[in-house]
Amino acid sequence: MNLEEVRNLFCKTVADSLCLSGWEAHKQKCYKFSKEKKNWKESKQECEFLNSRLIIINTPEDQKFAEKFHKQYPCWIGLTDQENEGNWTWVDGTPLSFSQWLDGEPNNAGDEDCAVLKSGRWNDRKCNYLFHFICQQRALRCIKAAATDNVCF
Ligand code: 2F8
Ligand code: CA
Repeated sequence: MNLEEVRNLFCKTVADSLCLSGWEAHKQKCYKFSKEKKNWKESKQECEFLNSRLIIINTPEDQKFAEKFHKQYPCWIGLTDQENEGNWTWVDGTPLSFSQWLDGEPNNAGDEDCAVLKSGRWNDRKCNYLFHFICQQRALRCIKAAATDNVCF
């Protein structure tokens, strides 16, 4: 194996799953389940303070991981319709393509504009309620720094 191949292998197998202490790696991303409970806005801010964002769930695979990760606690995810009632969007601005609402949800009961992961599926809740939350950030990645050099940052 030449140096380039060793570097490529390192980047693929190690760097993609490197996370900060206290974060769990999964498919090139790192996840942290909050110790404390906060309202949706403060949860979002706390994730941003940690250079991350509230979890975004776009695939059945993401959902499977989130289900396992949230344990028995309901927790905020990065999904809201606060801007425009009924128009659910993720915190990165993308619209909903995949969804896992519980039967009968979202029902906007008493004005519920933020989504929570509950028993492995989603419910809309009032955004000022206090829940745990899951932050997500990308795992360490290798970049091509020069024609012949891969480095990690
Ligand atoms: O507390 C709000 C929550 O209350 C119920 O769930 C326990 C509602 N579910 C049904 O009406 C089926 C939720 O929609 C609501 O968010
Ligand atoms: Ca609801």
